[in-house]
This record gives sequence, C-alpha cells and structure tokens, in this order.
Amino acid sequence: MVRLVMVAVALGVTACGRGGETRGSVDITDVYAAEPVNDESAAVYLDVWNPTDAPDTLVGATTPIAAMAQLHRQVGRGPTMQMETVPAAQVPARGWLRLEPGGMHLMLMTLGPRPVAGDTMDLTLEFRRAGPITVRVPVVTYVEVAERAAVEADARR
Ligand SMILES: [Cu+2]
Repeated sequence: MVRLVMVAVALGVTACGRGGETRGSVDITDVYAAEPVNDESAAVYLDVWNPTDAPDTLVGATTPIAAMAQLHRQVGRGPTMQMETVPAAQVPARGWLRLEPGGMHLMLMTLGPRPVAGDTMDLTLEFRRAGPITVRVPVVTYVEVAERAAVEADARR
C-alpha cells in the first residue's frame, strides 16, 4: 500500500520535469466522497473520461487529509462484502473508467482531520500519460451516495 503512493509521487516528479510535452489529458466528472464514519478511511467515487486515442492508467492518488490513498475493488455484497487493493486502473481510449459504489473506489486511509458532509477536499489523481490532475471533492452523506449511484445507473440504462 505504501508502494502505490510512492509510485504516484515519482510519476508526479517526472511529469513536472517534462515541460511543454503534450501528454494527453483526461476529464474527471461526478467526483464525491462518502462522509467517513471514523478516522480510518473514506471512499471516493469519480468517473474518468479519456478523449484521446491512447489508453491511460490511474496509478494512484494523494490528498492532504489522508496518509495514503489506495485503489480498491469491492468483492461480493452484503455481509460477505470485502475489498481488495488494485494496483492501477485502466482508462480505455475514448472510454470511461468509473469508480462507483459497489465497484472500484479510491480509499483514503488514516484521515486527519476527518472530513464531514459539506466539506470539500483536494485530491490529486496520478495518471500514467495525463500526469497529475487535482480535483475538488465534495464530501456527501451516505444517503446522497446511494442517490447519486442510482441516478448514474439510471443515466446509463
Ligand atoms: Cu475500500
């Protein structure tokens, strides 16, 4: 888990060193975090659109309010629900990567200070091609998380 963060930091430095080079970019939409119930972790959901002809990869993330961020995948549902760490996530060329409830998410670990619903936080996503992209993340209640997930699922039907 520590390794994922270090890889992200290394890539960020590389991106800064390549001034002027066109690296391609991605768009981040529907980003929000679920209000955490303790200081240990908070889940972040977002969609990534890749308008370029080359696939990209989300390799990590950092935020000032968490010691580390991991990509997680939810396995199973209900009482047997578990999460496993994923090293990276593909963003297909001219396609979407969706981090959403019941699937993949970014897990912010060891929070300080713990955010509450109504707060916003900065999150820097690290992409292999597009480099670092910082977004503002609103923190929402679990009720809102469920509502957003339902709306997004509906929109794709
Ligand atoms: Cu998780």
